[in-house]
Amino acid sequence: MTTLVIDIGGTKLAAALADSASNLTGRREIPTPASRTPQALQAALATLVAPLVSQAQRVAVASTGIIKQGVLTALNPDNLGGLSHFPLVDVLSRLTNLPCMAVNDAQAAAWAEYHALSADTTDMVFLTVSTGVGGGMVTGGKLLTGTEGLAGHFGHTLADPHGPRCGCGRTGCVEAMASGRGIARAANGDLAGCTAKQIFAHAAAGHPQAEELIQRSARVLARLIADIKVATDCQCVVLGGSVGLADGYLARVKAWLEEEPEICRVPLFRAKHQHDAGLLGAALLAQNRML
Ligand code: ADP
Ligand code: BMX
Ligand code: ZN
Repeated sequence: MTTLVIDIGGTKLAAALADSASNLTGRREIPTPASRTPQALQAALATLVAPLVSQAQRVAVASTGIIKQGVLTALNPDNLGGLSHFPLVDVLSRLTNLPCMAVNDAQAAAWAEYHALSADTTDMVFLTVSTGVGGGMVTGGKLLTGTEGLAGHFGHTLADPHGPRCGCGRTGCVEAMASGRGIARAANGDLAGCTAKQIFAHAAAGHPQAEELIQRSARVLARLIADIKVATDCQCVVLGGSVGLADGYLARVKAWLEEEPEICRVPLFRAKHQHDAGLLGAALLAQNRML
């Protein structure tokens, strides 16, 4: 059985074919459409899957946003505006003529990274620092999705009551400060208008403001991880997403975590599947749920 796996993020869309052993082939990526309308997303998905669909027997999607009964709703519309109640599973079933399932991107990635850990790990949390900050939680060997699909949305917990307003409607969310978007939004002077990727390049070249912006993100993330440890008593936290995987980011987060009391610290790992964690998680969940 070959699964067409798709990862929908706030910056990029990825797709690949997964065989029954979850090996990925034919991986391709296109930017998330700038207009972020349902029509634009549907057209982009059609372009993305066109070269792969004839080889697949089913479709599994990992997508940013809250996924409930196959429908995508943006928790932070700034990341994927105009997409309240986008019928993701219906749209893809019609596009491909194949059975389809969908899950939140970070929840899917958590499931893939959980399977990459040693067999004695039963409780872990995955965090993606990307366009937003997403999360997924495995407790007692089970992936938590919650009653409304909201479980693990740690990016919308409080980092600073005096912090910036978040697109979700709260003030001072972790996501508003630590995400790729949050890093870019806080830049000023000669860094105004830079993407997070460009800010990382400036920091590597010794730019003090760029370094400060990344440290601010890493510090917020470390505090979130300490909160997660006290709330869940997980055995480890795994970090992914393009910011989370960027050179030197994990080391900075680890250094800030050392500032927390020992009871709040937890082993922190880089995502083993790197940028493929969402795709692989979708493939694994399809095997579990659609057999
Ligand atoms: P998505 O959110 O669509 O899953 P990514 O995980 O690639 O996509 O996250 C996008 C964010 O990561 C953007 O803010 C982008 O500027 C930033 N980014 C992309 N590549 C890098 C990199 N090499 N180093 C640091 N930041 C990066
Ligand atoms: C946001 C939220 C989460 C998602 C996370 C990471 C939306 C559209 N998304 O907190 O559901 O898991 O971003 O998403 O509200 P990414 O686009 O950065 O991968
Ligand atoms: Zn928020």
